[in-house]
Amino acid sequence: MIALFSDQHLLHAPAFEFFRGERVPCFENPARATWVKERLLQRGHEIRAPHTDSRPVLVQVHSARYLAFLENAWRDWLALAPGNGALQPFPSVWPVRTLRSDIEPENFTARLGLYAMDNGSPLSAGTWAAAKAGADAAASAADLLGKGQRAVFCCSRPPGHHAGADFMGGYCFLNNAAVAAQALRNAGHQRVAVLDVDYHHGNGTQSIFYDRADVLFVSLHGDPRTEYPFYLGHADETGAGAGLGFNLNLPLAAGTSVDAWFAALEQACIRITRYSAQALVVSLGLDTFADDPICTFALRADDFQRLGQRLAALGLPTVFVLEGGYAAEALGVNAVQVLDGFEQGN
Ligand code: OKP
Ligand code: ZN
Repeated sequence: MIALFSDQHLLHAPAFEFFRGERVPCFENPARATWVKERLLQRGHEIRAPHTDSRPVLVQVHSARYLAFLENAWRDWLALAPGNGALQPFPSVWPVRTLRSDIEPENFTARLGLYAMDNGSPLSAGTWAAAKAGADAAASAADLLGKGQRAVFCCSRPPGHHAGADFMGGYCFLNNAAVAAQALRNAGHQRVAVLDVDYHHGNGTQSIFYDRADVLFVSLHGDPRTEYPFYLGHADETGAGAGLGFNLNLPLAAGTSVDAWFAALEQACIRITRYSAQALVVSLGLDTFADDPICTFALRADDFQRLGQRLAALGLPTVFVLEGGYAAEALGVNAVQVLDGFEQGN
């Protein structure tokens, strides 16, 4: 399978995040993509650089003011005070209920809070460059499907599925899966399905397509009653307006068994088939792995191969987009197991 990879991901390398009240090294780190790239090469997959500028698609799925903020955020942070280059900006105030989000403040931290759903998405000098390269990979993958590829894998980081139209969150800045889906729509696929198998609900992707029937969003994930992102991902979220009936959430209790996970996957696949999707985007999080340090599902390498086989049976042109997965060394093996399973299932 062609895998799209850019060294630009290395430029997003914040030093720490907050976890249980402490500063800890970032779970979402450059080593993740390095391990995946290494395993792709070992298994004979072809690595290519992204070749499509995603900007025309980015403005379709993100707001102009959010994109402008993100692109200039590090420059604005540096301009605030000498020495900021060695520090990480974090939001500390958010426009929750009753507060206004229509007026963009001038204060940097206030703008950061406006455009962030949590304090868990640290910025670094190259965050925009890395995220943009990931979005370019997503747009490039859609282009390659148009040129006849059955499937393409975007080996990119940071992930994207928590990023909404106008906010970052959960280590995510630009929504790569949404870019891929929108690019496939632009290329003429009438109905595109996004299947999100990351441990965490893809709140950003859901919200971007919530009122649309032309992109079906289906997700299996840890129940938001106990798992991040907490405030979205419940079973009663079925879409709105023209999109009513085109959103399917399959929340699973923390600690759910592998059998129950595959039963939910089957429901997801049945829905995608009934939709008569013409193309598929898979938000491929591997944090459902039994040894993931921040998640509670129990999948193992063989299960990831079985996932790939089941996805292949959908018979659709498919873009895989890397999302989470924090057992960095195993991430390469597990991600490539899905791709190899997919190719065997063809
Ligand atoms: C991203 B992806 C806050 C820690 C919360 C959020 C998890 C984000 C997962 N300091 N971490 O869906 O794998
Ligand atoms: Zn995740």
